[in-house]
Order: sequence, then C-alpha cells, then structure tokens
Amino acid sequence: MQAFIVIDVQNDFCPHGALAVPEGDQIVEGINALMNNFDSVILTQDWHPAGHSSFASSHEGKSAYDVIDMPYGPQVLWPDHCIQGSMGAKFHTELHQDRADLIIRKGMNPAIDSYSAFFENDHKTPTGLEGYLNTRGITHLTMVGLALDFCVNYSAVDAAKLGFDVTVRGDLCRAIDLNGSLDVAIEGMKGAGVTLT
Ligand code: VGL
Ligand code: ZN
Repeated sequence: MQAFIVIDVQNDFCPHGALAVPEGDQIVEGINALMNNFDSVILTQDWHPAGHSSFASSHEGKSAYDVIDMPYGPQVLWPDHCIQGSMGAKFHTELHQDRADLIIRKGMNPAIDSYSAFFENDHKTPTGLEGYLNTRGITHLTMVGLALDFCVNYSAVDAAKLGFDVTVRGDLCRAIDLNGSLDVAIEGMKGAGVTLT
C-alpha cells in the first residue's frame, strides 16, 4: 500500500506568506495531479499556538533566523507563522483537500517545534502518523511539499529510519535554503536511504 504525503502546503509557506518559500505555490498543480495515483493521501499542517517557542518574537533580543539552544538541541527561530486558525495556516486554496484521508497537524506543543510529520523536534514525542500508516498496511511513501530542507527532509529521514520505503519528489518540493540547509538536507536524506528524484 502506497501513501502520498503532502507536507505543509499552507499559505504562510507560499509567496506573500509569513515564512514564504520561493515558488512555494508552483508545486500545487503537480501535487493535485498525482493524488489519484495512491491508496491514501495524507496532508500535514504546521499548526502553532500564538507565542510558540519557535518564533523569534517569543525570545527577547532575537531575530528571525537566529539559532538558539533549546533543551532538545539547536532551534532556528522563525517569523510568526501558521498560527492555529489563521489564514496563513490554511492550505493553499488550490490544493485538493477533498482527496485526503488524514490531515495531521504538528507543532502544537508550545515548547517544542515539530518539523517532522512523525516526531517533534525532540525526536521522541510521536505525532501518531507511524501508527496510522502501519495500521493501514502502508509501506511505501511518496513525499512532496514545503519546505524541502526542513519539514520534508525531517519527515523523510524519520520515515526511512522507521523502515518505510520513501521517495521524495524533488520537483514537487521547494526549499528555504538557509545557510546551506538544502545541501545538508539532500545529503542527510540520501544517507538515510531516501530516494530523491
Ligand atoms: C517549516 C519552518 C518552520 C516547514 C515549518 O514546513 O518546513 N519550516 N515550520
Ligand atoms: Zn513551523
């Protein structure tokens, strides 16, 4: 069984959004076109409470894209984005949501960021997605979305470590590319056994 996992195709990650990924909106049509090729379609949604600890605005004297040490390791500080219920947190209007079996939200814990669709950034707290996939007998995952070097990367590496067969469609992703993060992500995914096309 094969699942299509669409990571964070939300307004805030598209042009004019709070944490806009260059060309983030240009992948939507291609993603929609693939949805019928899979047994299951799963959408993820970055879903932070106001004042989340990953926001630079929550740390006095810090600016967006600074890196701080959190109890679980280094954390990039972001502009406020994907606040629960906001326009920015909604999926891109053109994204076909009706085909989704499951929408998994992440980043709700105010103290821990969650790039991966499987575990929060402490690499321990599960989102429940692994259980959902296993229960449905899904073994093969195709991942697309935003951003390639953060949430897609972390999700793909975690999935490969959990034993799923993972393909990332690079043409249906876009990256933030912060201080070389895209190259690091590509190497990390390859090292974890992810197929990157
Ligand atoms: C993401 C930074 C912060 C992502 C989410 O979806 O890649 N990046 N929150
Ligand atoms: Zn976020």
